[in-house]
Amino acid sequence: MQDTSTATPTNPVIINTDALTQGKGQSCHTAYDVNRWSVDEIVALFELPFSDLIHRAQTVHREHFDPNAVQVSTLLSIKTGGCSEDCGYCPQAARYHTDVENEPLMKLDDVLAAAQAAKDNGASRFCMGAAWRGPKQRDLEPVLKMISEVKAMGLETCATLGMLKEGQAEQLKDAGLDYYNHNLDTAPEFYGDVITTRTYQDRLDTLDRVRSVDINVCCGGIIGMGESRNQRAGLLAQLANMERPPESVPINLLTQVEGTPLHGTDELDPLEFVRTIAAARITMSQSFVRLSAGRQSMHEGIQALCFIAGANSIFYGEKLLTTGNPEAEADRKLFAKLGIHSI
Ligand code: SAM
Ligand code: DTB
Ligand code: SF4
Repeated sequence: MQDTSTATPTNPVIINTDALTQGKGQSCHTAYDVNRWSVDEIVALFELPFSDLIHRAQTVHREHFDPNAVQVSTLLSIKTGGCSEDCGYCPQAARYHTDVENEPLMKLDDVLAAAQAAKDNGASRFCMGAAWRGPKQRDLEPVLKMISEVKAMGLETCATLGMLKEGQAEQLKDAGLDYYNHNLDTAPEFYGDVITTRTYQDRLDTLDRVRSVDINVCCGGIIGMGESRNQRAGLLAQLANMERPPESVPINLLTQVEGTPLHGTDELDPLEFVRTIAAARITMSQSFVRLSAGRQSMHEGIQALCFIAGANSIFYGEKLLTTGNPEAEADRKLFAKLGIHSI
């Protein structure tokens, strides 16, 4: 059993000095000073008795957020399927035989109609996703137009288009992009078991490009891909120890899709997923933690535990990119039952 006493209490503006004196952390003296978390310290959080972990996460949550407010984003797949990459979880990779049909980039008017519907349903952010390794310049131009028009409707804008090349983040910023989603997906040492067509460093480079133009970073990963608890902690350490942690941290539960290599992976214990949310909340006290993919198959009780553990963002609307999400009506009822209001 791990010694849980190594898990330090969090204060986001105080450097974890224990880690520094032991040479485990790195100093960061910017306005974004944050705790440096070792993987062992995060594993120690996972190993706390469940009630202690949830209490601690809820305490941190209340220091920084209204505990009954949940941010609501709606996703739209603006370019579906036919992707060149080999992400082992993804139904949109061309090389896997799934039910996803390839579709060209959506037309501007159709995207705007979907954004209006999302706004009318109470979403505050509209996220546009494309099944690309990264956008070519001729792909990016119509997306820039979508971003500026969605922004003009009074919605926050988010895009997830894959890896960005030099200069592309600047163009997205100029178009009015508020958030860019690009996930690390898992711990560095498990990454190669899931994806081989791009490296961990490629992902970090894209995240740097996004940061350097002052677009908010949305970055998280997928839980339940057969990774160990140590690797779940490893993913959180990568995120929490960024010079500036992501403003938004989507924690996805793997949605297993027939035809993908990860279909058939042993199902994760739902309480381990809740523990991951709690550890994300404690280690990234000022970030929005999004209870992301996987809600459709998740009992309401587990979702409620995730909110208590500090999740304060969801995707709302019947579809994620290609897979299902709870019906909007079911989410409205759940929020009413829990006394949650959307922001
Ligand atoms: N193609 C772009 C990229 O990979 O960055 C953007 C879209 S991609 C579908 C966005 C993220 O969705 C992935 O990084 C992954 O974390 C998540 N995702 C994809 N398929 C998933 C699945 N089956 N279950 C859970 N999360 C998934
Ligand atoms: C994220 O972390 N999760 C969302 C969003 N970012 C783009 C995507 C989940 C996709 C689930 C599988 C699908 O619907 O295709
Ligand atoms: Fe392509 Fe993104 Fe799916 Fe990977 S996750 S196969 S890059 S759409």
